[in-house]
Amino acid sequence: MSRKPILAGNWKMNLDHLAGLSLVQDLGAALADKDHDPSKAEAVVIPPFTDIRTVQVLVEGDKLPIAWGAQDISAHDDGAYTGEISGSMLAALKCSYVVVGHSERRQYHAESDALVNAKAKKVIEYGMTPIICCGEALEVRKAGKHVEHTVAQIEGALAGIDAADVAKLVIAYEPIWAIGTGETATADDAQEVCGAIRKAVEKLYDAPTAEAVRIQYGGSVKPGNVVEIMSKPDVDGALVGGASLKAGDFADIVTFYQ
Ligand code: G2H
Repeated sequence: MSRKPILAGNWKMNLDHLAGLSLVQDLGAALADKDHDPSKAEAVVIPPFTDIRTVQVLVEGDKLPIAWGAQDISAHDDGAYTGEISGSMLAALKCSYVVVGHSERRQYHAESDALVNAKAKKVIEYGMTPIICCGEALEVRKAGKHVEHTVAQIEGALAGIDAADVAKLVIAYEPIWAIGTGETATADDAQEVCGAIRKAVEKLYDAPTAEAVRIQYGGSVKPGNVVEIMSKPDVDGALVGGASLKAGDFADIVTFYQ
């Protein structure tokens, strides 16, 4: 398998630009201490919009082995959309990745699969890589419908995106009941759904596309559980919330391969 693991820290609505600066400085030092080899795993930080420029300047200036991205994007290009941030603005800040469809956006901002699809297309249009989130609520899992629910979200999110772009993007499976709760899905739970997502991509496109797409697990990932989660064949990385706010913990997660 040639997929490079991607460990992305989603800071959510935490840390102003000064706190973000310290965290990235500390993360750079922690990765250096641990002799992180960027050819073995990709480290990404996903700060609030207001920290992105700070992160960019620091990472570029110090040549840190860290990519950066954004937590959301507007589905519009520009104009009278107060409070929105466009793809061209994020591309100008050299964001590599943009998260779309995080369950917190779906839940608190009523984002539909159609909007997630429109946003994913915008990310691609502006030359960045979407991290498309999906995952089920507890009731759906209890009803045994977690695979079909998650696969349907992905089918909706990928509508009209061609195979060459799908092969390059990232999907993050995040069961909602495991987000920020301390509850982690077992590595087998993660594999079950990540494997089903890959099969769905194969059915929608073809085997090479399914083999190329990277699928992360997210939900209370920490240094203590990342190795087991990453041991599963269809799990290619992690989208990390709480544990990405501590430089040492996130450096341990990024260097899970050691
Ligand atoms: C899931 C995850 C990061 P946490 O939302 O996207 O957060 O690791 O805090 O569960």
